[in-house]
Amino acid sequence: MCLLTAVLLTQAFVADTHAQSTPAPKLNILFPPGGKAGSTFEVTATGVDLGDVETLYFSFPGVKVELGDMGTATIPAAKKGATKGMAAGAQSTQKFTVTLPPAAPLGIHDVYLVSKSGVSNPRAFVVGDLAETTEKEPNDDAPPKSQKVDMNATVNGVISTPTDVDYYVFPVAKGQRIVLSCLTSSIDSRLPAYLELYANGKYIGSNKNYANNDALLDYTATVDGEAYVRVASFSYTQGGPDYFYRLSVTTNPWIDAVIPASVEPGKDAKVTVYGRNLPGGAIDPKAIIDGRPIEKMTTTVKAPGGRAGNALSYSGYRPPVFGTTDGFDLQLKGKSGASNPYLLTSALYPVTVDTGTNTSLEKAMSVKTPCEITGTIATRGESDYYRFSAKKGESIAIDAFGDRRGSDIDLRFQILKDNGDPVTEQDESNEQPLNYFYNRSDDPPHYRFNPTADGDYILKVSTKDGSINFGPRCLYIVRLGPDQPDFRLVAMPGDIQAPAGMTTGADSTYAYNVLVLKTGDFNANITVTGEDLPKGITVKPQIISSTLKVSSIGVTVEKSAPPYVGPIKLVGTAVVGGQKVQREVRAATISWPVQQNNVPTLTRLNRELMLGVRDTAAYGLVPGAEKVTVALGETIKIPVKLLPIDKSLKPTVQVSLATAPPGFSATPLSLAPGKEAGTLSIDQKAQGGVQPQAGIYTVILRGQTNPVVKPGQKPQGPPNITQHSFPVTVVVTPKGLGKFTVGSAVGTPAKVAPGQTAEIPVRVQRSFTDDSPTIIETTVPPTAKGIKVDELKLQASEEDGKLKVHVPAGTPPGQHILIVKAKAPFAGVEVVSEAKLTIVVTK
Ligand SMILES: [Ca+2]
Ligand SMILES: [Ca+2]
Ligand SMILES: [Ca+2]
Ligand SMILES: [Ca+2]
Repeated sequence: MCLLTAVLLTQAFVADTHAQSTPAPKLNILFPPGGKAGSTFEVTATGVDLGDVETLYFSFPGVKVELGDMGTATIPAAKKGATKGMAAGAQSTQKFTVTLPPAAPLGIHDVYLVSKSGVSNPRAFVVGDLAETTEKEPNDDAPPKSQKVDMNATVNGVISTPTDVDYYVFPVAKGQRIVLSCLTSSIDSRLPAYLELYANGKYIGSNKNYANNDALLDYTATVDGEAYVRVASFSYTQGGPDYFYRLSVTTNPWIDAVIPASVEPGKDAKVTVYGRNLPGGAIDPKAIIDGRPIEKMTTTVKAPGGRAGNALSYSGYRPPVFGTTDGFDLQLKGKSGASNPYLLTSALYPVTVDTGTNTSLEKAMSVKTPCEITGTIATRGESDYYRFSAKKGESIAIDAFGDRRGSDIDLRFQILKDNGDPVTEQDESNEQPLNYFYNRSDDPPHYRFNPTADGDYILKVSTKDGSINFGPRCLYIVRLGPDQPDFRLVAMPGDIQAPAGMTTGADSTYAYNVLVLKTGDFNANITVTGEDLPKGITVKPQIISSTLKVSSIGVTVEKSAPPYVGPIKLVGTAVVGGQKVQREVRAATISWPVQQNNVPTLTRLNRELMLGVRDTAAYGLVPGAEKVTVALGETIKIPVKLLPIDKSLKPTVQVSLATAPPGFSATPLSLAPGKEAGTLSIDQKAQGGVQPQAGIYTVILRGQTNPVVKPGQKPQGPPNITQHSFPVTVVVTPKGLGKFTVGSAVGTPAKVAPGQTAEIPVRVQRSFTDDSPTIIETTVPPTAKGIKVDELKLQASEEDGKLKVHVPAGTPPGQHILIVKAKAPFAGVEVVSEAKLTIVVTK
């Protein structure tokens, strides 16, 4: 049963007269999905539960928002076979008049709908520097039936049915290089954009999937006149109100690639930029994209240092594969305006750049570890060779980044001996990602190279799709160096099926799902704390066990807390190699649900971790303990009380766990007025081959209201009001220390002559990490009178020691069994392993 170290709490909840029981809004579409800095325009939000809307929250300051009219929109049924973003039927609309400050930062931001009930999921919103316009149907044919737009303008449009096509005609001047950028994935749209460009009545080219579903084309006008572009949904099978786009027709710069692709934090670096309309750029005939040479220029960038060097401050699209990516924007200013934001990443080691001529074993480029190679698969089927020295016994961690830094390549690498004999090939990771944060990558897994002899070795970098995918944008980064175990944390809403906001009432706890993304051979507990929190919001330090990939983390809102909508800061701290490592918790939300099981949702990283505080919780769940300690395999029992804060509600509440650590299986508990107290029982047993493990876990109880159904009566009571308890620490202690052996061989007695001291080897291999030493104590039986054994202390880093057994002169011959106990604390609880030692006193 429970070794209960329960801290019983005084009841903190007092009944209130009103309560938070109406759902927070859900934002499906924000249109237009962007605007020009310094301008005023109308925006329409479409979604559900839009009652009592108050404002829009932008993830940058200085925006003026005025509330406009409400209305309704009808979402048509999706075509058979097409994936659905939204259920068909009526949704609400809410108009706003938005004024962006002139200094609004260019790039992609997050916008949230705020109502009296809380804050919605985010939608992407682009701040641009071009004139903005909105699509006007009909525009389904070539000029003169096309919609006219100006040069250097952005048009916001929708592919409203699968077969909708939108044509735009624009003026061009001889010599102008015109970039057509169509953003879709970048702005939470589901449109697979397909662009076709025509000039002087002739077809010029087409593009799709420039980056994810975004499309990009460029064209240099040979005469003054007109050109037109046709926007469609690739394959014409998908369309609807969620298939919106932002098409920019511009002479602004466009950045395609930057070499080196990473910069050491806090340092300046000279970089070569590849792209179009680059300020001071010149055509590089060798840099070809879509059959056309692009330009090149050099510039100096400064990488942020300190904690910002371990953050992702990139204002472009941030898919889940960027979860462990640290980086920042490069944006260039041209005559007509600014370029796209381009991601530069933080380097861990000194950066070395692919020479371009290292395309065979003989021409391998020499590099010195530790280093961070940034290279390009520049030509069809290219392989890049790097030579490095390594010593026997040295362990070199190799991490290769392609799509985890925004490069659309299927990267792989090989290690060869100097003579070309293969040592290993690494291509894909076997790790199974979560469906709601699908960060599967084509990059090779983290690899530890342990050379068996001193010598030179070859790193060969190539791509599986190099026959079709090559050129300046096919960048990669390979790190060679000592292993640097590290982690990033990503907080998501509790709902893992559909877009959701993060709202709770005063006098309650909000439970985030916090994902642990490990890099290198990271294996440590992480403590999550809050920083600079708003008034009335507290975060009790909470531990995420080293064995977990996901944990609940609770943010508690005091009864006195004022309403709030905005960011909060959570920080994860771990000790790695004796050093304290701190990482700010990132945020992500689902953009679109997927109806079928086992299909990943569309999810992306957000700019801020949001929290909404609205009204008072409808009811409370109060655990009877802040900390529960049990041994591995035992049932965990958490007493819990239901507090009906809103007396008008008569909730029947199903109590379970917000997230269950592997091997934890809770028996659902039902609480209701009249049966307010109960105990949640959590069994520890293997599930799907996953064994429960010792550790320190943070568990949060989750309550959900169910209507009461009685035969012959209407269901009573409110459904689906979710509340969480404050976090409870569950310490699961191991059954023993791990491996503990006494004596050179088990069962072999140690022979000692009277008057001698024997040194018996002892080995302790602990199955857990703790900084405290292991104490080894020996109990001598009364029959072995006079024999003394010294207490032995092994430091946390030591496995081996010698137990000194003193046999005084005159001890009669005989055999004695001594009990040896190794003791060490686990999370403050003493854990003991026992072994027997047989001593034979000789004549
Ligand atoms: Ca249209
Ligand atoms: Ca159209
Ligand atoms: Ca190369
Ligand atoms: Ca691969």
